[in-house]
Amino acid sequence: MEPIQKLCESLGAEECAVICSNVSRRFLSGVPSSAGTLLLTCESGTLYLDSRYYEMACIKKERGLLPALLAVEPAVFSEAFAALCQSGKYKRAYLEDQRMTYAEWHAFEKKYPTLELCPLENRVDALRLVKSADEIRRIRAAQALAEEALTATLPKIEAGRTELFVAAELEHYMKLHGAEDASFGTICVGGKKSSLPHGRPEDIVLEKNSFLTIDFGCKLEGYCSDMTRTFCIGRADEEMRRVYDTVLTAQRAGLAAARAGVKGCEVDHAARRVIEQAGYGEYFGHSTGHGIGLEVHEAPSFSPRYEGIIPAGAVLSVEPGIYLPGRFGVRIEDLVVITEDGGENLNRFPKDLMEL
Ligand SMILES: [Mn+2]
Repeated sequence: MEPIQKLCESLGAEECAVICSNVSRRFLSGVPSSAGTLLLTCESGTLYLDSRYYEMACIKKERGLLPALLAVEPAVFSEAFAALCQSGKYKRAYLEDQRMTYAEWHAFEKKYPTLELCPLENRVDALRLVKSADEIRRIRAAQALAEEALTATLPKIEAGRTELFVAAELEHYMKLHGAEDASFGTICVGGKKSSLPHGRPEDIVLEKNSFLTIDFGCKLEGYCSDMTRTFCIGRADEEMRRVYDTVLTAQRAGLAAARAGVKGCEVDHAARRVIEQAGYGEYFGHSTGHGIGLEVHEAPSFSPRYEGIIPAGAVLSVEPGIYLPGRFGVRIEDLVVITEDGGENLNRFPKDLMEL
């Protein structure tokens, strides 16, 4: 059953849900837009769009690409909804409390005083947890394209190039080959800067015998990829190797622990234990992984605090790292599709230390 149908069927006869966030609206309707409102009732869905998106949505509808129960309207939502409310059709409206501001909630309350407003909580996000075969296909394709970009860029990475050059090459390749965009601002940090887990690429020249960490991804058909590799430009010394091998062992331990039915924190512990035992525990400050899909970070999570059960069909990253301030850092990240007996790694790109 389509997610939109599940949500509609969970509503009572006098209830509606008003979906205003771009990401929820896109997930439920299949129409990407930066504005619009999706109104759901127990039996139907109506997507209100302005002229910037209306024709595109109609074309998708004609091609059978939208959910069967979804109607597309060129009307202004607030006017149409005010009329529906006056007719007494709805007593209760669910709003996306987790994806709107306090001011927006109160403006809605003021505009439609006859309605009882209720928080939708995470009911849309919960439907996004387990990916459909088609969503997994898109993430897999996005990841494959990112890996292709990295393979094409690798020969151009050498001492004397800048962080910005490498980041731009990757993004250029991905866009030239069909990516809608990068999933997020490409992280490309060399030398001492590789200790900054989310450092930004700058006009800084890469130096010989130093690490370069690249964390990047692209969006294809709305879905994100995300991967990280740390390379050595020139030769790695003994400590650089020890840190690299520790992160790689931790990453493999995390991947091995990832399967349907485990708690998210158990996967984090599996990876973190390796880093702690090697004496680098205090230098691994973030979570082991995060869910990915329409958003680059979404539920569920391989965080030390995530007690939730990881279901089959979820897609998450496994990305432990060690960051020695002012010196260097290493992170290795793959994406994994959770299955009953383990996980399918979506990455093919090698992980053993590469000296470029
Ligand atoms: Mn990530």
